[in-house]
Amino acid sequence: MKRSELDPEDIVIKEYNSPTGGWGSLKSLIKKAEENGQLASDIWAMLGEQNKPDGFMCVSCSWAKPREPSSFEFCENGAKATIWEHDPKRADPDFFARHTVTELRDWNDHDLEKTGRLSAPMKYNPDCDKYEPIDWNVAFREIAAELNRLNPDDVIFYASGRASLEASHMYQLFARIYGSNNLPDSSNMCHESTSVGLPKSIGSPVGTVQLEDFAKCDMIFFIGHNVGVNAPRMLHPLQEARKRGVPLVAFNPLPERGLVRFKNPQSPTEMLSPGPGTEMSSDFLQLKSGGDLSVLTGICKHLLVLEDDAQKAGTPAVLDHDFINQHTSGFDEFCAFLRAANWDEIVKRSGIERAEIERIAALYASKERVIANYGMGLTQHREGVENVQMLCNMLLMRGNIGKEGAGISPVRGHSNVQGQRTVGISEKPELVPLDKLAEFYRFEPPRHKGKDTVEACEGMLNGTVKGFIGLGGNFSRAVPETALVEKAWRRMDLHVQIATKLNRNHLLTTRATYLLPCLGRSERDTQVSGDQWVSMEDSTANIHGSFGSRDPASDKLLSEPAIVARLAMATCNDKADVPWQAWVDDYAKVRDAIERTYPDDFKDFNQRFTHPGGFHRNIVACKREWKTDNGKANFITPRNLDTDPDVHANGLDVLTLLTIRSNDQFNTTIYGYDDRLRGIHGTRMVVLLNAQDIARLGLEDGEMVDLVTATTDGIDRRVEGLRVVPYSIPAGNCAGYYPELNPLMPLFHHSRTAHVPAAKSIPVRIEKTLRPTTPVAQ
Ligand SMILES: Nc1nc2c(c(=O)[nH]1)N[C@H]1C(S)=C(S)[C@@H](COP(=O)(O)OP(=O)(O)OC[C@H]3O[C@@H](n4cnc5c(=O)[nH]c(N)nc54)[C@H](O)[C@@H]3O)O[C@H]1N2
Ligand SMILES: Nc1nc2c(c(=O)[nH]1)N[C@H]1C(S)=C(S)[C@@H](COP(=O)(O)OP(=O)(O)OC[C@H]3O[C@@H](n4cnc5c(=O)[nH]c(N)nc54)[C@H](O)[C@@H]3O)O[C@H]1N2
Ligand SMILES: [Mo]
Repeated sequence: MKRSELDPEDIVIKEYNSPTGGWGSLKSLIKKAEENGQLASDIWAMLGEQNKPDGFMCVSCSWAKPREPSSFEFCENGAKATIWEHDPKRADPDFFARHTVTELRDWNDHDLEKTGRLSAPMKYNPDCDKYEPIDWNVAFREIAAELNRLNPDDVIFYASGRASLEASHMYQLFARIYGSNNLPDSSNMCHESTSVGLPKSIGSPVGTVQLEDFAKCDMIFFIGHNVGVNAPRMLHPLQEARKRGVPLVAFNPLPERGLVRFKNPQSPTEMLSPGPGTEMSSDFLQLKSGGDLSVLTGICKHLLVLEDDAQKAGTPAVLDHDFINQHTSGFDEFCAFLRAANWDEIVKRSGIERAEIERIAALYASKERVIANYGMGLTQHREGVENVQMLCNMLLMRGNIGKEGAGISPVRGHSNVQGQRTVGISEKPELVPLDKLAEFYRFEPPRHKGKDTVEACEGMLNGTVKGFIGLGGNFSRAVPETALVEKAWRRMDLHVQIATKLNRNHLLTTRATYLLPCLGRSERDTQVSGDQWVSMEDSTANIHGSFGSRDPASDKLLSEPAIVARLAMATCNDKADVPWQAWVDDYAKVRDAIERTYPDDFKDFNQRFTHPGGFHRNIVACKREWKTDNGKANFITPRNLDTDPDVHANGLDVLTLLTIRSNDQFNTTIYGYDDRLRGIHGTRMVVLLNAQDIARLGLEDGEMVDLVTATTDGIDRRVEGLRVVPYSIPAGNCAGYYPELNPLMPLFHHSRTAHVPAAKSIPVRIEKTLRPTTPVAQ
């Protein structure tokens, strides 16, 4: 089998004008299940268990699960993720016997995962260039021997945010007993700007909004998040708010469908009525990528003007003076910054007219309970942390943090990415209760800072990183600098992946390479004490139980906690006093250990986690207690309005590329080639461009071009064979799909303080494709 080639006849690009949700999503779902050879009746039975108090938590996004779920509490994309996990096909030892790894490296992301579930532990044999089956015990023994030959500081323990709280807590403990704080997480490419920004602003690394707040708010900001695709169940509370007449102000360079119109597929009356669905945004600011800091500054600046006017007129104040005086610090400096900010610059950087920004400021000033949601459009910039802090500043000016119906709401990515950080997966030792771990388990944890994702890549490139263990994910495909990272990877000594499905990262073999297949979350996990529950934390800091009941994909699979425990026992059982086997026998004991380590957040963990709606962690910022250095909420003044210094330094023909997700993918998992909501069918190799730029650059609709990164460091970063698609996007910006465009992201192009790769602002040039290209299904 060769890398699949797409039939150019199948490529259809046409505008999509229907709402998100609606019949389109159900049709697409059923088609996916049938393509997979799955029985519709079985699929519906399985989906009926999704996000239910006694069922399993969705493996797709991290949006909150309601206390009273509807009979089908899932969305199109959550259902796709479940169906994908339940693939009837197997990437089994027979499959690996038929294909060399070199051959598989030529396959694309979609075709690799489509081979089905990994069903047996495998080890790479360089003599025949194939993965071959290996006994679990032998695999653990060999990996342990390799680890014990390496220096712990040279090994990376990556986690992609899906594994449960139980597996994650065990994983970080294993890494630390072995001697490493190198615990990067997918969060390092995602909401780390939040985790670094919010603690300084409000003393909490996570948001303050809960599901109930949506029913009480009177205004919503929605910034840089494609809700209809990436957290579709969130459309339900948003729609309810819109139906109450609550204004929703969206900032986005693209007119994403979920921000325009929505029909709830779970409401028969809405589905049967011919109408266009709910208008989701009352106000849509189609700003330039990176323009958020400017628009937010403009809004805050105008609030000061409205405050001055109110004082002169003797009308009620616009700023919440009591809150600012009692609870905050840094306001005077921030005011000085706002007063000095220049409107011409604000308008130029954002592409939004001053009158429009002032109108939104006046609207905001008229509302009492305001929620601000945001996603990758805010965090994946060089100044992603400053973006997050500026949004906080805006909320603090009117006391919109720590009151009902208001607050800051980062919409996280993976279903347990927030929870992994909560239970100790962090490269930053100061965020982990190391003294307790030392006392409970009698070992001396490493105290120096570990490597985050960017630093792990740097270590691979400079040859200091020698081993990599992945608890899920597709690291090499998700990070920047694809070409160099892939090349450097092969020089390492050890590569271990704990995974459900085959991906490109698994094909980067090292001196010793192992694939360890694990149970998926919807599968029954039977241990000595019986069938096990696991748990996870959603975006609103609620902890939920999850119980898988489907038959495992193979009887050779082990659970993630079992794999981690057996790796730990084989590698460093003598270095600490951890009851690994007892934990695997009964996960309730791991939950007791988590509660003991984090008593404030996990009080009565085992008693409460299966309650409908879960239980809320103790986030004291919700009660206006600020765990900051000065005990106050802080206004943090940005240095200037420039969110991406790398972009502006590069001259006229440089466009800012934003890399985005389609409606048919979960991160690097590509379900198919139809981005229905953007009207792009049959290909992912596109570059969305403004019509003015197409004309200015002498291009044509449908022409094939290359994108080249506009840097001066001498590295040729290029992606060939992209189809020009005219699209509604600000002039000077262009967009295309992640992960295909990751080879364009320089490793140095990341947030200064959080190290999140700046995936929404990559400086690129367009070059005409010289040789004819067959469109490949990359
Ligand atoms: N179905 C599905 N669900 C998912 C995922 C998936 O791949 N598929 N991924 C999961 C993960 S890990 C994550 S992190 C989340 C990601 O969910 P999102 O946060 O929605 O991330 P993106 O899809 O990258 O889209 C970001 C949005 O920001 C906009 N944007 C780009 N640049 C800017 C800017 O400068 N300013 C503003 N205001 N907007 C901008 C883009 O147009 C896009 O609409 O979703 C999670 N859920
Ligand atoms: N250019 C660009 N790059 C980006 C982004 C972007 O917007 N633009 N977004 C970034 C973001 S927000 C994120 S979160 C990262 C995502 O980076 P990762 O989290 O590393 O990548 P995923 O694609 O989510 O990982 C998919 C793989 O996880 C494995 N898997 C699936 N389910 C399970 C499970 O239950 N257990 C185990 N052990 N393995 C499982 C499967 O083998 C599958 O192939 O990418 C980042 N990279
Ligand atoms: Mo993410």
